[in-house]
Amino acid sequence: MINDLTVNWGMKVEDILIDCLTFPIATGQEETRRDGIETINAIKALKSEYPQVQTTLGVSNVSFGLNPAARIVLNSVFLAEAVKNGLDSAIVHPSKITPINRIPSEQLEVALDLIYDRRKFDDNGNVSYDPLTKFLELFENIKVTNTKESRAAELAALPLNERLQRRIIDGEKVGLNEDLKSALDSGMSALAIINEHLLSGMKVVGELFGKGEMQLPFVLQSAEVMKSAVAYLEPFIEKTDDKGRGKILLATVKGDVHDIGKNLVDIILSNNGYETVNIGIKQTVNQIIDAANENNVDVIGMSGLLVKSTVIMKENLQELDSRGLGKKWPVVRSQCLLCCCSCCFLPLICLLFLWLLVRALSLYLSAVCGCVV
Ligand code: B12
Repeated sequence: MINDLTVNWGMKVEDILIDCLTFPIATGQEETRRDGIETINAIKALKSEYPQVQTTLGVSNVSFGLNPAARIVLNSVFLAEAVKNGLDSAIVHPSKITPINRIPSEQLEVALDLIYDRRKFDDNGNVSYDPLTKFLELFENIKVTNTKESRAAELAALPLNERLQRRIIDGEKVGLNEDLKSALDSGMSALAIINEHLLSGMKVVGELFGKGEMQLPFVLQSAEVMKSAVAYLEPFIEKTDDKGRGKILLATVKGDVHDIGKNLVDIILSNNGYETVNIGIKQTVNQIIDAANENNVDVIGMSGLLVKSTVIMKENLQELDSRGLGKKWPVVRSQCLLCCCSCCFLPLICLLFLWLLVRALSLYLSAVCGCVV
């Protein structure tokens, strides 16, 4: 690209500004662990090949998902590392960074461990030191006063139904199977446990995350507890003896990793006489069509929870139509949570925008021409 811009378009190399991109490294997901290293390596490689090229970075994305105090430290340490490796400019809010020498040494060390993914593993390959967990712990006390012990005691004192919900919210797996067994023993059906208690916990998790009151790694923990609970309950989920009701392909669409709901739909359909072909997450339309053809399915089921996934689903449907496959497979899909909200609020947002425009115009006219609109 740099050669193209300089050779074919006559740009000077020093006029080119490249953003090497920053991604959140504190999500707890395996694939994001090395994103900080990759960004730093990209800056280093770019500057070594084209020393005159300019680089920039929107820094704060690196710490997305953490609490505000932790973000300041991680933003600052990451910025310092990027600068050391050749970063020329950065997009940062001055109140969201702090000089390195004001950061306590333990926080600084763990932040560096997190950036450079210096996890430690024991002989069995289990994580013995996770800088992300340590980093979260270091900042936990800044906001959360409850100790872990008192939280466990609080949990144990709750009635069973509430405890199940709380386990999802807190991402607390220890003792989960015992609680699920007690719920089953008390006569509750497996699906009732999922629908009435576990999903209500997931709903709270989503609300807390949406309000910025729960960080991403905790959402991931809740998701893990939810998955374990569903796995435990799966053999107890009501089954019919019906067979051959049809074959359905299930896929989470491109760019979306949410699959708990899809996998639940898989279990419920399989238990009710349908054959399912579950091809996983982040599936492109080509992968979906290929799998539908290979497996000769009757229906395609698309899943996705992100607002942008509805756009992908629409594009997928258009692609199916354009290939003349629209009538071959009926398509069922999951409902995106926020789409309903955005549809309701869209007219309101347009009105607000119009009002702001009129207001700005009237202020401008009164300032420039002295007339009042
Ligand atoms: C758990 C979770 C995660 C987990 C997912 C783990 C996993 N393996 O699935 C993790 C932590 C990885 C995650 C990541 C992210 N998440 Co998230 N996540 C959630 C959360 C809290 C719960 C989702 C869930 O599992 N619900 C329980 C299941 C059982 O319900 P369900 O999925 O809706 O499924 C039901 C129906 O939809 C339906 N269904 C599902 N699939 C299908 C398929 C067919 C064919 C049919 C018929 C029906 C059907 O049946 C199911 C059973 O009732 C939601 C909030 C929420 N309340 O939904 C946010 C939420 C979806 N996430 C959100 C966001 C923003 C993200 C991230 C972008 C965050 C980030 N900055 O990185 C990333 C996305 C990464 C990506 N590329 O996809 C936003 C989405 C908002 C938006 N604007 O799009 C939400 C709404 C949170 C919020 N309030 O802001 N997330």
